[in-house]
Amino acid sequence: MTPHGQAEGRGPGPALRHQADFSKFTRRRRCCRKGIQLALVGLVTAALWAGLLTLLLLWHWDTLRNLKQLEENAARNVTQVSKDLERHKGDEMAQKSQAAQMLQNMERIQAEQKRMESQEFELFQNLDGLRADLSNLKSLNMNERRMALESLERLQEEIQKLWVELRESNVPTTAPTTVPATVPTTVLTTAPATVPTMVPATAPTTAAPLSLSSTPGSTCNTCPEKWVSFQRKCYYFGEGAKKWIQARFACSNLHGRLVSIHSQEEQDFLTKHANKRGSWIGLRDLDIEGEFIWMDKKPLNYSNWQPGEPNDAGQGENCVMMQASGQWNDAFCNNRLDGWVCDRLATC
Ligand code: MMA
Ligand code: CA
Ligand code: CA
Repeated sequence: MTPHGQAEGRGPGPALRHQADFSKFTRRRRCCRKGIQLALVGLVTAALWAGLLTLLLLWHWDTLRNLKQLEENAARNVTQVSKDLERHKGDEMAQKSQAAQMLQNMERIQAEQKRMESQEFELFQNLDGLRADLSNLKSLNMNERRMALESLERLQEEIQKLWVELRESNVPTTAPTTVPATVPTTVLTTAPATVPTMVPATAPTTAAPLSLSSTPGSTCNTCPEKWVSFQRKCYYFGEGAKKWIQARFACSNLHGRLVSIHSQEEQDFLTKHANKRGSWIGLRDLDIEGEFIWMDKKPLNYSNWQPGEPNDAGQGENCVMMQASGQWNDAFCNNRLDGWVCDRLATC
């Protein structure tokens, strides 16, 4: 038991009363202070919450604004992307149609190319046909020409023979001025314009004086001027570069023909006069290879081939030449030889 308790039981004194009031007052005061503190703490807390809330609201508002902006941007981007996509689709379509067009063009070009190739092939075939026709025509023409020449030559020979026979029988005659009526007209019309006139317009005896190179003591050895008489023939030793065919025409123009050789004596005589650079003679295997024919159509009963000849060398050799030694060699007909020997029958 406290002393206060003792005092209460007896009734308190003024001092004690005053002390109790004072403690009451102190207690009340302490209690007030606590309330204020609590209110302050509450206020501060409320203020803090209010600030926090404000901050949160601000943050929320900012976030909302950003989101809105993002949304707008996204919408704008989506619009842009869809526009781009549409443009791209348009471009793609255009490219596809262009590609289809190009494919069509290419197919057309290929078809055209094929058509041209087949046309070219046809053209080449036609050209080949034309070439073949041309060469056929040429060979036909050449054959006709050769036949015409041979016919003319035969006629000339006949006329010469007749003339000689007439002279020998001493019948006074006039020279034939035209080709006999029996001449086949086809031959004359098919003869080319370039064929030299081989049928004499006048008799051989009137073409040149005959008596200059006559051999005394023989009956038929009369030759024209510049012709050399040997046995019963006359020989002309022509000079000047000529192909075989040109030499043949030259002899025809002189009323003779390229020489035919039939004996060793005749060959010896010719060897003496032979051109040192070679001379064409009247022997050739033009028609059948290896079958040599004399211009006077007589058989090949004598020959004077150089050893190893005839050899039909190179691109073919169908005309015969007499070398400086007098020996024969078959040579290329288009070679130009400086010498060529003609013969004709001597007159009586
Ligand atoms: C030449 C020519 C021919 C002849 C030979 C001989 C190279 O050709 O003249 O006709 O047969 O010579 O070697
Ligand atoms: Ca030959
Ligand atoms: Ca030869």
